[in-house]
Amino acid sequence: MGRFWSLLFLSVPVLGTLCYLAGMLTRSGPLALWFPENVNSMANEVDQLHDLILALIGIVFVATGLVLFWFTWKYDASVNDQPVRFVHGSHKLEFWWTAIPAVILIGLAIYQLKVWSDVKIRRPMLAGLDGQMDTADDQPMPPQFEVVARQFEWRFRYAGEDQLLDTVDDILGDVNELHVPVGEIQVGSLKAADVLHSFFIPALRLKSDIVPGSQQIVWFRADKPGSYEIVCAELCGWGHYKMKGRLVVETKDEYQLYLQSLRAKQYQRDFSQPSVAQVYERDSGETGGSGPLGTNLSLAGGAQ
Ligand SMILES: [Cu+2]
Repeated sequence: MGRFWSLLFLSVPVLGTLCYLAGMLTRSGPLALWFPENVNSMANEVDQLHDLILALIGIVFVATGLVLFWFTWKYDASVNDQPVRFVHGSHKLEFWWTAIPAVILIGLAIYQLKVWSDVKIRRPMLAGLDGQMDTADDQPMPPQFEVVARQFEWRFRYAGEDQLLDTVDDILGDVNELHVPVGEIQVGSLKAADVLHSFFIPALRLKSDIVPGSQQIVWFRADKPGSYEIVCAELCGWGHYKMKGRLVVETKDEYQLYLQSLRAKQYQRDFSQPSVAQVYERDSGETGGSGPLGTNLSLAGGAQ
């Protein structure tokens, strides 16, 4: 039976390595198990950091799995008739297995500082009044779109012609569908209407928690036209699984056409067609004051 356990322990690093290989061999295509291709040129370092950390974890994972297997195999009670000999630890060993991980972790903490600041802190800037970049009056780039997460959907709003949000020419977007122009830096403002959500676009390596009552700013530059998945990465309620959206990366012309179509939907109505209220009045033969609610009330009254 002892051999069974040692082989079971051996299966952990073996299966782990096989999963890794399966992921690497299917990097693209319908069976892709790995990350989708990164289309955000402002987040290339995220993948490098991920690969480095994965390599470190992988080495430790496989090594400890093999050591565990070897000890359970070699010192299995069924093949050892020597009595058990207890030892009271080894200071030398303990020192090294504390010092080496500490050095690795501190090294990682320092190494990732630049990636973190590029992705989360150093917001893209615009030239200020002097028209020159990298001067004292540079302004942070204002958001071109706003995301409002709510149970259980994504709502989008675009800055209108004045390029500013929260002004009268804002354009209301489609639910669960965000459009951006290809190859341009985009800044987004994230808000939550109810609970914690997390805005995650795997193909952009972009992920940000959204905390109700506060605003998060994200930025990216999508360099490949296409349609990419938007998901919520924070369990936000029973319908969390439904919080799926699409990011459509398209040419600047297509993007402008899309905004125009949204604007048309928002401001124009075909007045040759009757409104919902007019249809109701026509079909029910009633006018003003007695909507569906009034009908229900009279029915309820009649039942008494
Ligand atoms: Cu959510």
